[in-house]
Amino acid sequence: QPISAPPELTIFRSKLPDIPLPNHLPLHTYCFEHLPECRDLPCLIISNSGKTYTYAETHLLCRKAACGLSKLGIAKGDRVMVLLQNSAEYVFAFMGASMLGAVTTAANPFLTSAEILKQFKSSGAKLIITHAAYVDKIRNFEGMTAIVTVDEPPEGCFHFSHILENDGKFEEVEIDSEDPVAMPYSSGTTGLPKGVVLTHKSLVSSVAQQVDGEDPNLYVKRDDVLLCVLPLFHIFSLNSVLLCALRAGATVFIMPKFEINTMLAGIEKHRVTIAAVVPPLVLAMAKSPEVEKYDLGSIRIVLSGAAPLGKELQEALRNRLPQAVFGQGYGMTEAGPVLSMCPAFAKNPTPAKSGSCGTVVSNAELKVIDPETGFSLGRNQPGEICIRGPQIMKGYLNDPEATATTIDIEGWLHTGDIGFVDDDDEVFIVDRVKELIKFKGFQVPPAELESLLINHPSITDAAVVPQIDEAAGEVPVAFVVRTNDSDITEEAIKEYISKQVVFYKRLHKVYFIHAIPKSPTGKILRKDLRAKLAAASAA
Ligand code: 4UU
Repeated sequence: QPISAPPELTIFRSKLPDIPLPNHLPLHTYCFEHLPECRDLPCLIISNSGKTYTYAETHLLCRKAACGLSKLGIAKGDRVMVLLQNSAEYVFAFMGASMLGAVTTAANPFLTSAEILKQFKSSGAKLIITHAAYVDKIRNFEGMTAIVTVDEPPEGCFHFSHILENDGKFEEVEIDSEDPVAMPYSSGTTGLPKGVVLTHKSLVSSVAQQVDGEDPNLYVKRDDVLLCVLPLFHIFSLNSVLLCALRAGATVFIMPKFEINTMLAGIEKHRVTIAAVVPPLVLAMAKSPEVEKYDLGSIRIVLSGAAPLGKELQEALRNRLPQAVFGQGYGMTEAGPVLSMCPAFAKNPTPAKSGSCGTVVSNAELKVIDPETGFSLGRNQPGEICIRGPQIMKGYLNDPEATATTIDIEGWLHTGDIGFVDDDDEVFIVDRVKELIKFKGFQVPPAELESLLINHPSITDAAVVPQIDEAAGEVPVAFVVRTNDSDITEEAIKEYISKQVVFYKRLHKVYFIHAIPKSPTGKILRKDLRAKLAAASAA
């Protein structure tokens, strides 16, 4: 039989025209480009204190943070680790570091000491900015030059206000658009968390693809107020909330943590217009009786992302917020992060179907490939989603191998997500082929839990896979092979893991099994295990 030629390459593009991307600018310059017109507009509103910072104040405090960080020895190329809840200091630290040409590597402050240490070491950070309550977890890290706390500093630490005590003058550095500015950690399609190198160019491009141009895909106006309750250490909130709002001259309403009443009261009081959410938050808002007590009529856009949003759930909340436009963004840390965005959020909106993740962003190309052959697929055919454009990461830090398996030589970033593009150019995600588990949108890398499990003397082999869960979307569960003489219990294994990991990585179930199914090359057959789970829950 003759070998057939590969099918034609189908590339999907935005319906919106390409726009000029000012991605030669450093991120902070780009975000504050309209400062002269926005000086007196509110930039940040802090939920717990009620304090408001204008654009002029915010910009000055970012410069002061830059100056203070440089006095603590931070210079171009250095990594600053930020372990903070959402706060004004987060913004000052991130932007201040950017101004110095330094790189912020942020993480969830709830991580265990061992988890933080891994990222601290891998990223080569030397200074950590955090809350006093977490200092005990990081105090003894080797190579630490300073710890800064945003509240009363424990002995030997600096107060954040101390680093702001200066005139905001520092030696300007030359920043190349290819220089890194943010380094979030992600496990990508396989393995352990890795440093995702996002350059000034990546982030400027990604923000511009959302809010710039004649007809921005995510139309943010100066009088908009964006809800910033999703953690800024995750790329969704950092990019699509904070950076987009700054660029647009809008106001960011910063909440340190999610608590339904405080959030609803804040939305009412500060007239929030754009709410960035994740599906579990949609669930909370759709179900909570509290919602009836507040006037949420100011909300005009609800942007959900980071995990699949069910149609029923979307409809349930839509009934409560009839004036708002609902839609999703689809992102991946490595992709800069936004691949597609709901076209109903545009200045000249076009409708989007319930369940769709919107259309591919401008100035980028998206294709869907057959995961087996790598050949491009046409419309309505599910396959692996790939994206190409100036917004994607430069690569993984110090890991050329992982970079090469994620970004191919033609520049396509392989997402590990299975989806299709329909007749109206809308992207639908239907499955995930990568290992990643998402608990409420938080990444749970199976490889991390598997290596902990295998380290246990009573365990010979283990595999961790997602189990569907109504509240969290997915929860991690383990298949474990015990050593011959061991009768270790499910409870003991769960406890062994909980002690070592942040809450969302805890195992919800342990199944004992005789052998982990593996391919001839030794790869865990996760699909088989997921099928086993599905069969068990159907029975
Ligand atoms: C189904 O989750 C993110 C980023 C999300 C984001 C960012 C900016 C959403 C909207 C936005 O404006 O990044 P990670 O790296 O934590 O997780 C990436 C993975 C994806 O590969 C996919 O599997 O999270 C899943 N995911 C989604 N799945 C992200 N968004 C969606 C979605 N529907 N809308």
